[in-house]
Amino acid sequence: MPIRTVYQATIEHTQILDERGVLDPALSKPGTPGILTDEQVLHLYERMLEARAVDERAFVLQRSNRMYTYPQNKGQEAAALGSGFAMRRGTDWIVPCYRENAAMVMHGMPWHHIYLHWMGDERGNVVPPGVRVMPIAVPIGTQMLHATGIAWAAKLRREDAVVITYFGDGATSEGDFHEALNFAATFGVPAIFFCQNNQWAISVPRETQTASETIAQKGLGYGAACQQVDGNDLFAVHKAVYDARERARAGGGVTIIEAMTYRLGDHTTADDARRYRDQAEVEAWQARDPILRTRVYLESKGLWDAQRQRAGEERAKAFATEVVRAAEGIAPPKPEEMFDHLYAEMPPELRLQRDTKRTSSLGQDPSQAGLRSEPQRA
Ligand SMILES: Cc1ncc(C[n+]2csc(CCOP(=O)(O)OP(=O)(O)O)c2C)c(N)n1
Ligand SMILES: [Mg+2]
Repeated sequence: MPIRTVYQATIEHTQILDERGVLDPALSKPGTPGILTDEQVLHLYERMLEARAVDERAFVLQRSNRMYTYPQNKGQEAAALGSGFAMRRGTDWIVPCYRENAAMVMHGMPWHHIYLHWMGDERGNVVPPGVRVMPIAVPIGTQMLHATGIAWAAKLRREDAVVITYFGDGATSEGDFHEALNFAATFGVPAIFFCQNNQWAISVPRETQTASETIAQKGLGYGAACQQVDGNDLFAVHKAVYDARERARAGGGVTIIEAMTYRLGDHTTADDARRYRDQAEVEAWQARDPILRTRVYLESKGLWDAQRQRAGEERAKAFATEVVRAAEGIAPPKPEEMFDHLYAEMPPELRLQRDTKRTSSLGQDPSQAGLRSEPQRA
């Protein structure tokens, strides 16, 4: 037989909670591993309201000059929270990009650190002790290499830890994605590559980004398990990540999950998506808002109603106010703190600068650098 098929594969798309808020009975049978209970959904719904309120408040802060550029997470709450909830806090690692704030917080990163990061305060990147969350990564793709490294270390140390890393559709055009996934799959490390396919990479639509029909199938070439889910479906996201985590723990290696979602806001506060996106497309996705869908589900089960919604939104707004207070209430850093985290053992010239605080605006000791302490006037 001169011609034979040497490889065949399919990519499955899973939806468990549909757009009308109805659960698929076969996929959600009680007792199925990874299927959320009503109590868990209620808990996550409250976290979604908080995440949305904190996100919307960040937008207001930026518009009133109290924050620098901020990338809104709006519309991607089910992807962040469903995935984060499937990981074990303090055991597994969260290696984020910048559109899964709620997953970081769920694993112990304080909300106000995320605000501080976008306020330009380095202390926003400080991870509290014991928290297995990496800081926000803005350089597209770089965090996936870190995730592979962490997962490899966990494997070598025989630790029971699984790493999830987050990235966008656009990031899968970066070399870092391919290198990280290739290494991770080849070495069989316990990692989950979680793509938030929000259909856009700034102003570049997915169709222009890649000729691949799905992002998930990019994992086939590397030997990873590949799956696509409805990213606005809390149940499907949680189940997919739960299964991938169990597979990784059992030595089954890497999974790539493509969560189909949508960036309801602009790329960042420095962007105006109306210049390149159809309003009709945005409206179609607004109807699939993950918060709305989860709410309809809870209401259908008699677990939520308009009155609880009002109270929940009020609580979430008050929560956001507390986050603002925590971020803005922090005392300015002492100038000498800028010397603190660069060297394990500080070189003597830096120690001298720190101890005498003889720094010019260049951050150098004028006498050592041979500079005048005041700029020369013409
Ligand atoms: C290495 C690198 N190249 C370019 C940029 C500029 N940039 C910031 S966000 C972005 C698009 C990312 O799109 P995607 O991966 O889909 O993530 P999304 O913003 O949609 O969540 C680009 C190109 C960057 N931050 N880092
Ligand atoms: Mg994107």
